[in-house]
Amino acid sequence: MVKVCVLGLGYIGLPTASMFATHGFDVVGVDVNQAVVTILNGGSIHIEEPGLKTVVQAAIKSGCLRIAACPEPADAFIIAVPTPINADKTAGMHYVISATESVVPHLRQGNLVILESTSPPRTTVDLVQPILERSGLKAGQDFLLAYSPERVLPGQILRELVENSRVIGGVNRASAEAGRNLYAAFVQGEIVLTDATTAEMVKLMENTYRDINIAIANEFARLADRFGVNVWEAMAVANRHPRVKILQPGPGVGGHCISVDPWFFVESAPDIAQLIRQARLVNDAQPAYVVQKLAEKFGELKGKTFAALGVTYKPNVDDMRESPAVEIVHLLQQAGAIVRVFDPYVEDAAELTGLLQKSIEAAVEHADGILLLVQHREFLGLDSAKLAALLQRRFVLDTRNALNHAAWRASGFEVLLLGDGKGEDWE
Ligand code: SAJ
Repeated sequence: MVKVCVLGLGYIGLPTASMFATHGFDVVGVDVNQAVVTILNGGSIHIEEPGLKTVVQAAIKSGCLRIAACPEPADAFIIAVPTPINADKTAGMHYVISATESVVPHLRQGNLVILESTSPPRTTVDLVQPILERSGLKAGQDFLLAYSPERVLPGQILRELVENSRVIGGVNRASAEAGRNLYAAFVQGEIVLTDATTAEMVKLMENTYRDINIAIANEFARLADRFGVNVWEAMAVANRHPRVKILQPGPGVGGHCISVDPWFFVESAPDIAQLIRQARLVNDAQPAYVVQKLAEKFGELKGKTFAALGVTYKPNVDDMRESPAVEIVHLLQQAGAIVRVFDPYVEDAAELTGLLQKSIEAAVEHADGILLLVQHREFLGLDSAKLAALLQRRFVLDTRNALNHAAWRASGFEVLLLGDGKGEDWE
Protein backbone atom coordinates (compact mmCIF):
# COMPACT_ATOMS: atom_id res chain seq x y z
CA MET A 1 0.00 0.00 0.00
CA VAL A 2 1.42 3.37 -1.00
CA LYS A 3 1.88 5.70 1.93
CA VAL A 4 1.27 9.42 1.55
CA CYS A 5 2.11 12.05 4.15
CA VAL A 6 0.12 15.28 3.70
CA LEU A 7 1.52 18.31 5.53
CA GLY A 8 -1.05 20.99 6.35
CA LEU A 9 -4.68 20.05 6.91
CA GLY A 10 -6.41 23.19 5.75
CA TYR A 11 -8.86 23.81 2.91
CA ILE A 12 -6.68 21.87 0.49
CA GLY A 13 -4.62 19.46 2.57
CA LEU A 14 -7.57 17.93 4.41
CA PRO A 15 -9.70 17.17 1.33
CA THR A 16 -6.60 15.92 -0.51
CA ALA A 17 -5.58 13.63 2.36
CA SER A 18 -9.14 12.27 2.60
CA MET A 19 -9.31 11.73 -1.12
CA PHE A 20 -6.12 9.63 -1.14
CA ALA A 21 -7.35 7.71 1.91
CA THR A 22 -10.64 6.84 0.23
CA HIS A 23 -8.76 5.69 -2.89
CA GLY A 24 -6.67 2.97 -1.31
CA PHE A 25 -3.69 4.86 0.08
CA ASP A 26 -2.30 4.74 3.58
CA VAL A 27 -2.40 8.42 4.56
CA VAL A 28 -1.02 10.33 7.49
CA GLY A 29 -2.32 13.88 7.69
CA VAL A 30 -0.05 16.24 9.59
CA ASP A 31 -0.83 19.59 11.13
CA VAL A 32 1.38 21.57 13.48
CA ASN A 33 -1.71 23.12 15.05
CA GLN A 34 -2.57 20.81 17.95
CA ALA A 35 -6.14 22.14 18.02
CA VAL A 36 -6.68 20.90 14.45
CA VAL A 37 -5.28 17.47 15.33
CA THR A 38 -7.57 17.24 18.37
CA ILE A 39 -10.68 18.33 16.45
CA LEU A 40 -10.06 15.85 13.63
CA ASN A 41 -9.26 12.99 15.96
CA GLY A 42 -12.43 13.84 17.87
CA GLY A 43 -14.53 13.20 14.77
CA SER A 44 -15.25 16.82 13.81
CA ILE A 45 -13.71 19.10 11.22
CA HIS A 46 -12.52 22.68 11.54
CA ILE A 47 -13.56 23.79 8.04
CA GLU A 48 -16.97 24.44 6.57
CA GLU A 49 -17.06 22.80 3.16
CA PRO A 50 -20.00 20.89 1.67
CA GLY A 51 -19.58 17.12 2.01
CA LEU A 52 -16.12 17.31 3.56
CA LYS A 53 -17.05 16.15 7.06
CA THR A 54 -18.56 12.91 5.76
CA VAL A 55 -15.51 12.12 3.62
CA VAL A 56 -13.05 12.90 6.43
CA GLN A 57 -14.99 10.82 8.94
CA ALA A 58 -15.21 7.89 6.52
CA ALA A 59 -11.47 8.11 5.81
CA ILE A 60 -10.54 8.20 9.49
CA LYS A 61 -12.99 5.42 10.36
CA SER A 62 -11.58 3.15 7.67
CA GLY A 63 -8.15 3.49 9.27
CA CYS A 64 -6.66 4.76 6.00
CA LEU A 65 -6.34 8.32 7.29
CA ARG A 66 -4.49 9.00 10.50
CA ILE A 67 -4.01 12.49 11.92
CA ALA A 68 -0.70 13.37 13.53
CA ALA A 69 1.35 16.34 14.68
CA CYS A 70 4.63 15.26 13.01
CA PRO A 71 5.51 13.76 9.63
CA GLU A 72 6.50 10.11 9.25
CA PRO A 73 8.46 8.22 6.60
CA ALA A 74 6.27 7.76 3.52
CA ASP A 75 6.46 7.11 -0.22
CA ALA A 76 5.13 10.56 -1.09
CA PHE A 77 4.99 13.86 0.79
CA ILE A 78 2.49 16.54 -0.16
CA ILE A 79 3.06 20.00 1.24
CA ALA A 80 -0.18 21.95 1.38
CA VAL A 81 0.53 24.63 3.97
CA PRO A 82 -0.61 28.26 3.73
CA THR A 83 1.47 30.99 2.13
CA PRO A 84 0.04 34.04 3.87
CA ILE A 85 0.74 37.54 2.71
CA ASN A 86 2.95 39.72 4.89
CA ALA A 87 2.03 43.29 5.77
CA ASP A 88 4.44 44.52 3.10
CA LYS A 89 2.66 42.35 0.47
CA THR A 90 5.46 39.82 0.23
CA ALA A 91 4.79 36.10 0.44
CA GLY A 92 5.06 34.55 3.88
CA MET A 93 7.07 31.42 3.11
CA HIS A 94 7.76 30.38 6.71
CA TYR A 95 5.19 27.54 6.71
CA VAL A 96 6.56 26.17 3.44
CA ILE A 97 10.08 26.37 4.82
CA SER A 98 9.28 24.67 8.13
CA ALA A 99 7.10 21.97 6.51
CA THR A 100 9.86 21.23 3.98
CA GLU A 101 12.44 21.10 6.77
CA SER A 102 10.25 18.66 8.69
CA VAL A 103 10.31 16.29 5.70
CA VAL A 104 14.13 16.21 5.47
CA PRO A 105 14.79 13.65 8.26
CA HIS A 106 12.24 11.27 6.71
CA LEU A 107 13.29 11.62 3.08
CA ARG A 108 14.41 8.33 1.48
CA GLN A 109 15.70 7.19 -1.88
CA GLY A 110 12.80 7.00 -4.38
CA ASN A 111 10.42 9.29 -2.45
CA LEU A 112 8.25 11.87 -4.20
CA VAL A 113 7.74 15.36 -2.74
CA ILE A 114 5.02 17.63 -4.08
CA LEU A 115 4.50 21.25 -3.16
CA GLU A 116 0.90 22.40 -3.56
CA SER A 117 1.03 25.74 -1.75
CA THR A 118 0.63 28.78 -3.98
CA SER A 119 4.11 30.25 -4.16
CA PRO A 120 6.17 32.88 -5.99
CA PRO A 121 7.81 31.70 -9.23
CA ARG A 122 10.93 29.52 -8.72
CA THR A 123 10.00 28.51 -5.14
CA THR A 124 10.27 24.79 -5.91
CA VAL A 125 13.73 24.96 -7.43
CA ASP A 126 15.21 27.86 -5.46
CA LEU A 127 13.70 27.31 -2.00
CA VAL A 128 12.26 23.81 -1.55
CA GLN A 129 14.86 21.82 -3.49
CA PRO A 130 17.92 23.14 -1.59
CA ILE A 131 16.23 22.43 1.76
CA LEU A 132 15.36 18.86 0.76
CA GLU A 133 18.86 18.29 -0.59
CA ARG A 134 20.22 18.89 2.91
CA SER A 135 19.28 15.23 3.31
CA GLY A 136 22.22 14.38 1.09
CA LEU A 137 19.84 13.15 -1.62
CA LYS A 138 19.64 14.80 -5.02
CA ALA A 139 16.33 16.04 -6.45
CA GLY A 140 15.33 14.42 -9.73
CA GLN A 141 17.76 11.55 -9.14
CA ASP A 142 17.52 10.18 -5.60
CA PHE A 143 14.09 11.61 -4.94
CA LEU A 144 11.49 13.21 -7.17
CA LEU A 145 10.19 16.73 -6.71
CA ALA A 146 7.26 18.51 -8.32
CA TYR A 147 4.95 21.48 -7.95
CA SER A 148 1.23 20.92 -8.39
CA PRO A 149 -1.04 23.79 -7.43
CA GLU A 150 -4.54 23.34 -6.14
CA ARG A 151 -7.11 25.22 -8.23
CA VAL A 152 -10.34 24.18 -6.59
CA LEU A 153 -13.11 26.60 -5.74
CA PRO A 154 -14.05 26.82 -2.05
CA GLY A 155 -17.60 25.52 -1.78
CA GLN A 156 -16.99 22.95 -4.53
CA ILE A 157 -13.66 21.53 -3.41
CA LEU A 158 -14.50 17.81 -3.41
CA ARG A 159 -15.98 17.85 -6.88
CA GLU A 160 -13.31 20.10 -8.38
CA LEU A 161 -10.44 18.06 -6.84
CA VAL A 162 -11.65 15.15 -8.93
CA GLU A 163 -12.92 16.87 -12.07
CA ASN A 164 -10.58 19.81 -12.64
CA SER A 165 -7.59 19.44 -14.87
CA ARG A 166 -4.36 19.35 -12.90
CA VAL A 167 -0.94 20.69 -13.79
CA ILE A 168 2.12 18.92 -12.44
CA GLY A 169 5.47 20.61 -12.84
CA GLY A 170 8.49 18.46 -12.12
CA VAL A 171 12.09 19.48 -11.54
CA ASN A 172 12.60 16.89 -14.30
CA ARG A 173 10.32 14.71 -16.40
CA ALA A 174 10.58 11.71 -14.09
CA SER A 175 9.34 13.88 -11.21
CA ALA A 176 6.35 15.15 -13.20
CA GLU A 177 5.48 11.62 -14.27
CA ALA A 178 5.67 10.36 -10.70
CA GLY A 179 3.29 13.16 -9.71
CA ARG A 180 0.89 12.13 -12.46
CA ASN A 181 0.95 8.51 -11.32
CA LEU A 182 0.06 9.61 -7.80
CA TYR A 183 -2.79 12.03 -8.54
CA ALA A 184 -4.24 9.78 -11.23
CA ALA A 185 -5.61 7.75 -8.32
CA PHE A 186 -8.53 10.17 -8.05
CA VAL A 187 -8.15 12.98 -10.60
CA GLN A 188 -10.48 12.46 -13.53
CA GLY A 189 -9.63 15.76 -15.22
CA GLU A 190 -6.75 16.01 -17.63
CA ILE A 191 -3.30 15.88 -16.01
CA VAL A 192 -0.83 18.14 -17.79
CA LEU A 193 2.89 17.74 -17.21
CA THR A 194 5.40 20.55 -17.34
CA ASP A 195 8.34 21.97 -15.38
CA ALA A 196 8.01 23.25 -11.82
CA THR A 197 8.33 26.97 -12.53
CA THR A 198 5.78 26.87 -15.35
CA ALA A 199 3.31 25.17 -12.99
CA GLU A 200 3.93 27.89 -10.40
CA MET A 201 3.30 30.57 -13.00
CA VAL A 202 0.13 28.86 -14.24
CA LYS A 203 -1.39 29.06 -10.78
CA LEU A 204 -0.50 32.72 -10.31
CA MET A 205 -1.59 33.63 -13.83
CA GLU A 206 -5.06 32.17 -13.36
CA ASN A 207 -5.83 34.15 -10.23
CA THR A 208 -4.13 37.29 -11.52
CA TYR A 209 -6.15 37.12 -14.71
CA ARG A 210 -9.35 36.97 -12.66
CA ASP A 211 -8.22 39.77 -10.34
CA ILE A 212 -7.48 42.10 -13.23
CA ASN A 213 -10.81 41.32 -14.83
CA ILE A 214 -12.67 42.07 -11.61
CA ALA A 215 -10.64 45.27 -11.24
CA ILE A 216 -11.78 46.55 -14.60
CA ALA A 217 -15.38 45.71 -13.68
CA ASN A 218 -14.95 47.73 -10.47
CA GLU A 219 -13.39 50.59 -12.37
CA PHE A 220 -16.26 50.51 -14.87
CA ALA A 221 -18.68 50.75 -11.92
CA ARG A 222 -16.94 53.87 -10.68
CA LEU A 223 -16.90 55.36 -14.17
CA ALA A 224 -20.62 54.60 -14.49
CA ASP A 225 -21.28 56.37 -11.19
CA ARG A 226 -19.34 59.35 -12.50
CA PHE A 227 -21.10 59.48 -15.88
CA GLY A 228 -24.66 58.81 -14.75
CA VAL A 229 -24.78 55.32 -16.21
CA ASN A 230 -26.02 52.04 -14.74
CA VAL A 231 -22.97 49.80 -15.11
CA TRP A 232 -25.05 46.63 -14.88
CA GLU A 233 -27.18 47.68 -17.81
CA ALA A 234 -24.09 48.73 -19.79
CA MET A 235 -22.29 45.48 -18.99
CA ALA A 236 -25.24 43.36 -20.00
CA VAL A 237 -25.17 45.01 -23.39
CA ALA A 238 -21.37 44.89 -23.75
CA ASN A 239 -21.36 41.21 -22.80
CA ARG A 240 -23.49 40.46 -25.85
CA HIS A 241 -20.40 41.12 -27.89
CA PRO A 242 -18.99 37.71 -28.79
CA ARG A 243 -15.52 38.49 -27.44
CA VAL A 244 -16.42 40.48 -24.32
CA LYS A 245 -17.12 38.94 -20.90
CA ILE A 246 -16.97 41.56 -18.17
CA LEU A 247 -17.07 40.15 -14.63
CA GLN A 248 -19.16 41.47 -11.75
CA PRO A 249 -18.29 44.67 -9.90
CA GLY A 250 -18.69 44.46 -6.15
CA PRO A 251 -17.38 45.63 -2.78
CA GLY A 252 -13.90 44.29 -3.50
CA VAL A 253 -12.02 41.04 -3.86
CA GLY A 254 -11.50 38.74 -0.91
CA GLY A 255 -10.45 35.22 -0.15
CA HIS A 256 -7.03 33.88 0.32
CA CYS A 257 -6.25 33.42 -3.36
CA ILE A 258 -7.21 36.12 -5.80
CA SER A 259 -6.54 38.99 -3.42
CA VAL A 260 -3.14 37.57 -2.52
CA ASP A 261 -1.56 35.68 -5.41
CA PRO A 262 -1.02 38.61 -7.80
CA TRP A 263 1.26 40.19 -5.20
CA PHE A 264 3.64 37.23 -5.63
CA PHE A 265 4.31 38.45 -9.17
CA VAL A 266 4.68 42.03 -7.96
CA GLU A 267 7.17 40.92 -5.32
CA SER A 268 9.17 38.80 -7.74
CA ALA A 269 9.25 41.26 -10.66
CA PRO A 270 8.05 44.73 -9.59
CA ASP A 271 9.53 46.35 -12.68
CA ILE A 272 7.32 44.23 -14.94
CA ALA A 273 4.14 43.52 -12.97
CA GLN A 274 2.74 47.04 -13.11
CA LEU A 275 -0.74 46.37 -14.48
CA ILE A 276 -1.04 43.53 -11.97
CA ARG A 277 -0.12 45.85 -9.10
CA GLN A 278 -2.55 48.53 -10.23
CA ALA A 279 -5.43 46.04 -10.44
CA ARG A 280 -4.70 44.94 -6.88
CA LEU A 281 -4.81 48.55 -5.73
CA VAL A 282 -8.14 49.15 -7.51
CA ASN A 283 -9.73 46.10 -5.91
CA ASP A 284 -8.26 46.83 -2.49
CA ALA A 285 -9.69 50.35 -2.63
CA GLN A 286 -13.21 49.14 -3.40
CA PRO A 287 -14.38 48.86 0.26
CA ALA A 288 -13.41 52.51 0.79
CA TYR A 289 -15.32 53.38 -2.37
CA VAL A 290 -18.44 51.71 -0.98
CA VAL A 291 -18.13 53.68 2.25
CA GLN A 292 -17.59 56.86 0.25
CA LYS A 293 -20.87 56.22 -1.64
CA LEU A 294 -22.63 55.86 1.71
CA ALA A 295 -21.04 59.03 3.04
CA GLU A 296 -22.25 60.90 -0.05
CA LYS A 297 -25.76 59.64 0.62
CA PHE A 298 -25.85 60.25 4.38
CA GLY A 299 -23.54 63.24 4.70
CA GLU A 300 -22.40 62.33 8.17
CA LEU A 301 -21.88 58.66 8.99
CA LYS A 302 -21.15 59.34 12.65
CA GLY A 303 -23.92 58.00 14.85
CA LYS A 304 -25.76 56.28 11.98
CA THR A 305 -26.67 52.63 12.43
CA PHE A 306 -26.26 50.14 9.60
CA ALA A 307 -27.25 46.51 9.27
CA ALA A 308 -24.49 44.78 7.33
CA LEU A 309 -25.76 41.61 5.69
CA GLY A 310 -22.98 39.15 4.91
CA VAL A 311 -19.35 39.32 5.97
CA THR A 312 -17.73 36.35 4.24
CA TYR A 313 -15.57 36.92 1.18
CA LYS A 314 -18.15 35.41 -1.16
CA PRO A 315 -21.60 33.85 -1.07
CA ASN A 316 -22.60 30.60 0.62
CA VAL A 317 -19.28 29.93 2.38
CA ASP A 318 -18.13 30.67 5.94
CA ASP A 319 -14.69 31.91 4.88
CA MET A 320 -13.92 35.45 5.99
CA ARG A 321 -10.29 35.65 4.90
CA GLU A 322 -9.46 39.03 3.33
CA SER A 323 -13.19 39.73 3.16
CA PRO A 324 -13.97 43.18 1.74
CA ALA A 325 -17.24 43.09 3.71
CA VAL A 326 -15.31 42.95 6.99
CA GLU A 327 -13.23 45.90 5.85
CA ILE A 328 -16.36 47.88 5.06
CA VAL A 329 -17.67 47.17 8.56
CA HIS A 330 -14.42 48.39 10.08
CA LEU A 331 -14.26 51.50 7.88
CA LEU A 332 -17.81 52.38 8.92
CA GLN A 333 -16.87 51.97 12.56
CA GLN A 334 -13.85 54.20 12.04
CA ALA A 335 -16.21 56.81 10.58
CA GLY A 336 -18.23 56.65 13.82
CA ALA A 337 -21.13 54.55 12.52
CA ILE A 338 -22.72 51.76 14.52
CA VAL A 339 -22.73 48.49 12.61
CA ARG A 340 -24.77 45.39 13.33
CA VAL A 341 -23.79 42.34 11.35
CA PHE A 342 -25.77 39.32 10.33
CA ASP A 343 -24.37 36.42 8.39
CA PRO A 344 -26.08 33.02 8.38
CA TYR A 345 -22.67 31.34 7.84
CA VAL A 346 -20.80 33.10 10.66
CA GLU A 347 -21.60 32.52 14.31
CA ASP A 348 -18.67 34.22 15.89
CA ALA A 349 -15.50 35.89 14.74
CA ALA A 350 -12.81 37.70 16.69
CA GLU A 351 -12.73 40.64 14.26
CA LEU A 352 -16.47 41.21 14.73
CA THR A 353 -16.75 40.90 18.49
CA GLY A 354 -19.96 42.42 19.73
CA LEU A 355 -21.25 43.13 16.23
CA LEU A 356 -22.71 39.79 15.15
CA GLN A 357 -26.46 39.37 15.56
CA LYS A 358 -28.38 36.14 15.77
CA SER A 359 -31.10 37.15 13.34
CA ILE A 360 -31.60 39.49 10.48
CA GLU A 361 -34.33 41.26 12.46
CA ALA A 362 -31.93 41.99 15.32
CA ALA A 363 -29.47 43.50 12.85
CA VAL A 364 -32.05 45.59 11.03
CA GLU A 365 -34.12 46.92 13.92
CA HIS A 366 -34.09 50.76 14.09
CA ALA A 367 -31.20 50.90 11.63
CA ASP A 368 -30.69 53.78 9.21
CA GLY A 369 -30.07 51.38 6.38
CA ILE A 370 -29.31 47.90 5.19
CA LEU A 371 -26.05 47.10 3.42
CA LEU A 372 -26.11 43.97 1.28
CA LEU A 373 -22.44 42.99 1.21
CA VAL A 374 -22.59 39.29 0.27
CA GLN A 375 -25.20 37.66 -1.95
CA HIS A 376 -25.79 34.59 0.26
CA ARG A 377 -28.70 32.58 -1.08
CA GLU A 378 -30.57 33.30 2.18
CA PHE A 379 -30.61 37.01 1.30
CA LEU A 380 -31.86 36.84 -2.26
CA GLY A 381 -35.52 36.46 -1.44
CA LEU A 382 -35.63 38.69 1.62
CA ASP A 383 -39.08 40.00 2.46
CA SER A 384 -38.51 43.73 2.07
CA ALA A 385 -42.03 44.58 3.26
CA LYS A 386 -41.41 42.81 6.56
CA LEU A 387 -38.03 44.46 7.06
CA ALA A 388 -39.38 47.90 6.16
CA ALA A 389 -41.41 48.02 9.35
CA LEU A 390 -38.31 47.47 11.50
CA LEU A 391 -36.06 50.18 10.13
CA GLN A 392 -35.63 53.76 11.20
CA ARG A 393 -34.94 54.76 7.61
CA ARG A 394 -35.86 52.67 4.61
CA PHE A 395 -32.59 52.59 2.80
CA VAL A 396 -30.72 49.71 1.22
CA LEU A 397 -27.31 49.65 -0.47
CA ASP A 398 -26.88 46.71 -2.80
CA THR A 399 -23.18 46.18 -3.53
CA ARG A 400 -23.80 43.00 -5.56
CA ASN A 401 -26.85 43.74 -7.68
CA ALA A 402 -28.48 40.80 -5.96
CA LEU A 403 -31.80 42.16 -4.74
CA ASN A 404 -35.11 42.60 -6.47
CA HIS A 405 -34.97 46.39 -6.52
CA ALA A 406 -38.52 46.90 -7.78
CA ALA A 407 -39.87 44.91 -4.83
CA TRP A 408 -37.72 46.84 -2.35
CA ARG A 409 -38.81 50.14 -3.84
CA ALA A 410 -42.43 49.03 -3.65
CA SER A 411 -41.84 48.45 0.07
CA GLY A 412 -40.80 52.07 0.40
CA PHE A 413 -37.03 51.62 0.28
CA GLU A 414 -34.60 54.00 -1.30
CA VAL A 415 -32.29 51.64 -3.18
CA LEU A 416 -28.66 52.56 -3.86
CA LEU A 417 -27.04 50.16 -6.30
CA LEU A 418 -23.28 50.17 -6.60
CA GLY A 419 -22.36 51.33 -10.08
CA ASP A 420 -25.76 52.80 -10.84
CA GLY A 421 -25.03 56.42 -11.55
CA LYS A 422 -28.36 56.72 -13.33
CA GLY A 423 -30.38 56.17 -10.19
CA GLU A 424 -33.95 55.14 -9.68
CA ASP A 425 -35.54 58.34 -11.00
CA TRP A 426 -34.65 57.68 -14.62
CA GLU A 427 -37.53 56.65 -16.79
N1 SAJ B 1 -15.60 38.49 -7.30
C1 SAJ B 1 -16.09 39.68 -7.79
N2 SAJ B 1 -16.61 39.68 -9.05
C2 SAJ B 1 -16.65 38.57 -9.82
C3 SAJ B 1 -16.13 37.36 -9.30
C4 SAJ B 1 -15.61 37.35 -8.04
O1 SAJ B 1 -16.07 40.72 -7.13
O2 SAJ B 1 -17.15 38.65 -10.94
C5 SAJ B 1 -15.02 38.47 -5.94
C6 SAJ B 1 -15.76 37.54 -5.00
O3 SAJ B 1 -16.84 38.20 -4.40
C7 SAJ B 1 -14.67 37.18 -4.01
C8 SAJ B 1 -13.41 37.19 -4.86
O4 SAJ B 1 -13.73 37.91 -6.03
O5 SAJ B 1 -14.53 38.17 -3.01
C9 SAJ B 1 -12.88 35.83 -5.26
O6 SAJ B 1 -13.92 34.89 -5.48
P1 SAJ B 1 -13.90 33.80 -6.65
O7 SAJ B 1 -15.12 32.99 -6.51
O8 SAJ B 1 -13.66 34.43 -7.95
O9 SAJ B 1 -12.60 32.93 -6.39
P2 SAJ B 1 -12.00 32.16 -5.10
O10 SAJ B 1 -11.00 33.08 -4.45
O11 SAJ B 1 -13.03 31.58 -4.25
O12 SAJ B 1 -11.22 30.96 -5.84
C10 SAJ B 1 -10.23 31.28 -6.80
C11 SAJ B 1 -10.51 30.45 -8.06
N3 SAJ B 1 -9.65 30.91 -9.13
C12 SAJ B 1 -10.15 31.25 -10.35
O13 SAJ B 1 -11.33 31.23 -10.58
C13 SAJ B 1 -9.16 31.65 -11.37
C14 SAJ B 1 -10.27 28.98 -7.76
O14 SAJ B 1 -10.39 28.21 -8.95
C15 SAJ B 1 -8.87 28.79 -7.17
O15 SAJ B 1 -8.64 27.43 -6.85
C16 SAJ B 1 -8.78 29.59 -5.90
O16 SAJ B 1 -8.97 30.97 -6.24
C17 SAJ B 1 -7.43 29.36 -5.29
O17 SAJ B 1 -7.35 28.58 -4.33
O18 SAJ B 1 -6.45 29.90 -5.79
